[in-house]
Amino acid sequence: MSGPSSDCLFCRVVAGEIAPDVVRETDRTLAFRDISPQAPTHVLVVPRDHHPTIGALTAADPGLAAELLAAAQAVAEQEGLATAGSPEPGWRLVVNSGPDGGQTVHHVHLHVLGGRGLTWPPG
Ligand code: D5M
Repeated sequence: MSGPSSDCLFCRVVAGEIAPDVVRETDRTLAFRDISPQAPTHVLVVPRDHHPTIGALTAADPGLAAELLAAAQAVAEQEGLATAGSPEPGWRLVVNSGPDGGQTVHHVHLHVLGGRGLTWPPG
């Protein structure tokens, strides 16, 4: 499924019905600040098309999955968390998938987190 879904929160963000704090955009992706940041930098990267999970996206449009990953790297560089030649100071990419994964919004999104030392393992 890739058409917009009226009951999908991030489809409404992509459509401009809910105004996001945009940090980067391309014709197929949108990156905006998380409304409930878990680190000094917490940006969500979403495809403009609706795909519910990372698995659904990868199966339906692997090229777009790769674009999403590249967009996350670009956001990390833009936010000063990494440079093209170095991962310093460092950052984390999180994709929650399904109930046990803690996914609450069912439009695939990549969390770009950084700006402090992040602990492991996650909760
Ligand atoms: O993460 C879903 C994330 O989406 C969670 O960190 C809050 C964030 N969120 C929810 N509504 C908004 C809006 N309107 N703008 C920005 N961020 C938002 P999950 O991986 O599904 O648990």
